[in-house]
Amino acid sequence: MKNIHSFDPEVAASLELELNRQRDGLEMIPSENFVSEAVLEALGSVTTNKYAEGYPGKRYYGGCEYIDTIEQLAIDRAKKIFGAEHVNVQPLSGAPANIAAYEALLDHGDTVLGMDLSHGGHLTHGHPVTQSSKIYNFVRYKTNAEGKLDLDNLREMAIEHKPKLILVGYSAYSREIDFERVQEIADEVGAMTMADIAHIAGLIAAGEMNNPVPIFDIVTTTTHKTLRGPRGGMIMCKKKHAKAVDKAVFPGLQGGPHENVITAKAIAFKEAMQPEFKEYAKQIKANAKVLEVELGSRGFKLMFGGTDNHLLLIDVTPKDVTGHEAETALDKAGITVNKNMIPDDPRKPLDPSGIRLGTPALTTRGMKEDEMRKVADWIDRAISARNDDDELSKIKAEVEEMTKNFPLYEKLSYTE
Ligand code: DSN
Repeated sequence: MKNIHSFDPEVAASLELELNRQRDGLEMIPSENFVSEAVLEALGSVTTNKYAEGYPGKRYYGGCEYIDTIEQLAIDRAKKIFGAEHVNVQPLSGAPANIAAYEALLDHGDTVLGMDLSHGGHLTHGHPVTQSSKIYNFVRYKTNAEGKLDLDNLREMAIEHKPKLILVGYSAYSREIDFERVQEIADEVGAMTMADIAHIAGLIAAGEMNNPVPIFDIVTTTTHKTLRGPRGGMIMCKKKHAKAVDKAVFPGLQGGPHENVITAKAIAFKEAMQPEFKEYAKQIKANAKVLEVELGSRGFKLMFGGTDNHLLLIDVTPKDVTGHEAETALDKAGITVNKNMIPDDPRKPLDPSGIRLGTPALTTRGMKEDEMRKVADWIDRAISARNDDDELSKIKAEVEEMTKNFPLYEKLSYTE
């Protein structure tokens, strides 16, 4: 990266520090991952220069012939991976994809059933702080006392509230979802169905979790979490919603699509079609299971009773620590997680009762069951030693030593 270095050493220095932070630590935020070098190259490719408002074959700008080929490749690959009738690869990220999906399917004032944030839902699923919650009537359901998605309760609420849309798919929920049953409930009350698979798209692509795409009206996702592509979004839907979805994304909400990101999406989708990606997804789940067992046996309280996917939501208060304190201690030990609300959390979002952690990024680095056992031990030690900076530094050194065995972007440097 000679050009960044020679023109802007200030930015280069920070990029190098960030690169080393990613290399030396354990990245356990479940929505993060490390893209391939091919995806990184695509993000810095010449397609960033091109305006291409419209869609392949129907653009408002000249010179789009090669952009069309790339965007169509991304669309066709996503269709094949997920069994989608129609795909729009232009959403800039998950939140805009969800807003476009609402705009495509709903009239203002329509009722949507979506899951409460603290029970694993997402802000864009109707949280009162969002603009969507002011436009549509979101009614929010919760997990049951055992911490599971309660489809009997969802059915009762659907019968009571007669929603136009039922929304499932979550950001902090660690269990499988029975999409067929959700569709049956929706059919019974005449609702449409939407799934937000942002977190689990990679696991679905690999056939490691249930796939709502062939069943539901509309499915939104990000492309940068378990799917391991560039930071971006995507909408998949039935053909009957195709026009409305495309209109909602452009010109409804967005202008020129970020074609460098779409180039990177095309490449990431090709990667997701390789046999190695299936192995990767299996290992993500196997690694999460090891953490479930190891952290559970060390007295951590796992929400939803454990995990079927890539993440764990943990109530850390039985360890006499808050989510914020646990996150800070783990940061000092070189382990990055995020503090998170637990269902009906009595505490506040900036200092909640829980932490959320996951295995996609560590699995990309090649870590397996043996490493997960070490990671669980470090997490436990760091939280117990939260007031002992010497012990936290000692753990950080052990973490750094281990990460050296799992190189990341080996030839990349922003300062040479
Ligand atoms: N911020 C994402 C996550 O961490 O799950 C969701 O938007």
